[in-house]
Amino acid sequence: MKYIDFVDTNYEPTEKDLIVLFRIEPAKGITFEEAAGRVASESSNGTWTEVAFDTPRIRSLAAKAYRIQPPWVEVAYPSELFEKGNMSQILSSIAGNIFGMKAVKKLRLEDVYWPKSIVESFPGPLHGINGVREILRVFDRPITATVPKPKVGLDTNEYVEVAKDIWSSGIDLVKDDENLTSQSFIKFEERVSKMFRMRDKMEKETGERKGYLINITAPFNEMVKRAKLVKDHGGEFVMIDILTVGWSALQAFKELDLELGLAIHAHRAFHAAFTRDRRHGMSMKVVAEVSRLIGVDHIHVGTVVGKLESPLKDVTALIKICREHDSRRNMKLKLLKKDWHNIRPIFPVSSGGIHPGLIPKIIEIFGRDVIIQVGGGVLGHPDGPSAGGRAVRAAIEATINETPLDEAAQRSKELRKALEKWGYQTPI
Ligand code: CAP
Ligand code: MG
Repeated sequence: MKYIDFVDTNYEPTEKDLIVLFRIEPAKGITFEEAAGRVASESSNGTWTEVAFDTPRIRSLAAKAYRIQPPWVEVAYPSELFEKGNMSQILSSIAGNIFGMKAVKKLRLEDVYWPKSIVESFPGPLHGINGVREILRVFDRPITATVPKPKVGLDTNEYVEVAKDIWSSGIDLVKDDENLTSQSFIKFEERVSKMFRMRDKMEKETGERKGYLINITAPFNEMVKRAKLVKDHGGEFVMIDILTVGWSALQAFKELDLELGLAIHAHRAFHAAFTRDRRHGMSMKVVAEVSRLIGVDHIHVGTVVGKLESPLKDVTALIKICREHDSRRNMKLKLLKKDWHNIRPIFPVSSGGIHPGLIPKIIEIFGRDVIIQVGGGVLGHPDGPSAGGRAVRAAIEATINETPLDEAAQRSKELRKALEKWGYQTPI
């Protein structure tokens, strides 16, 4: 088959096809249609030259570039091309060799429509938004989380003391940082037992449920050992850096988690290596969709107003992917149709440079079904972490009651001092 055999603008995709929206910048001397054909070919079952085998079944598995509106092209893939339930294979197909083809100067995988046969081959989250709210017994406001800072350096006892201050201040979840695992001064085995002992103590003292998003990122067999330790100590959550552990490890962990029942907090460290350039790589939309299919319960999606780049359009699309059961095609957001069938909605996590002064903006963008992570914005409070946590809760309460923060600050010293220090600034 020739490249041009993978272009068919008369083709009408069926509900059963997997569809990919690509953005293509052809290389010099290559027409857009040729580039589209090469992308469809190389990501399905073609190659650079015709080969002997050319049977009806081989032709039936060929992808078709059917909607060509430069720089955008939509490619339909017969679902038989993919091994159901095998995300690594699916991404090796639609997000594999094509990024390195000489025929394209730039190539971005923008979004995917996942057909029912593929959606139903993945487990989705064990808990999802409603399940996590049941664990924490928090139903009417955003969930709060804080990462003890500095992100790495506290020893176990210091870490437990900071966690005590954070939990005592009304923050629901303490979260390990993405690069905190089991360093020599804070070994996992010691941290897991001391942290859950403190967590249980703080639940009794505050009368509130408290969670700990402990980072089990490690070689897979070590992840399994650590997850079982979390379960043994009464933990309900684990945190996994899903991109540095890889899709296969995440899928394998999900199988193990069927018996452990732990909710998974997905940190996306490494994503900006390939999601940030809007002309090349793979969008965070696809990372979020893959994560929801495989079955994380929370995933970081950005803040719009925080320290890391996250434009409003991207965050809006990611919120839809996490929470909406059936978001229709939306070309303003470059979002193809989604039909999640039985895959539960998951919590978007807003994190990165957030402080109390930004809470109203975050809730305006996300609504209440969001986990708001405030690290430096709590630990950097002039009166310490406890005051920082209380300032965050005061800002959330004021926002939900539609009270301006300046007015609420008259009744909350902690909020007032947070506003004096950071105001409403967007950190760079
Ligand atoms: C935030 C954070 C998170 C980022 C990740 C950090 O801390 O712990 O890892 O939010 O980015 O290490 O920067 P602060 P994203 O609250 O102190 O900023 O959420 O965009 O994936
Ligand atoms: Mg972090």
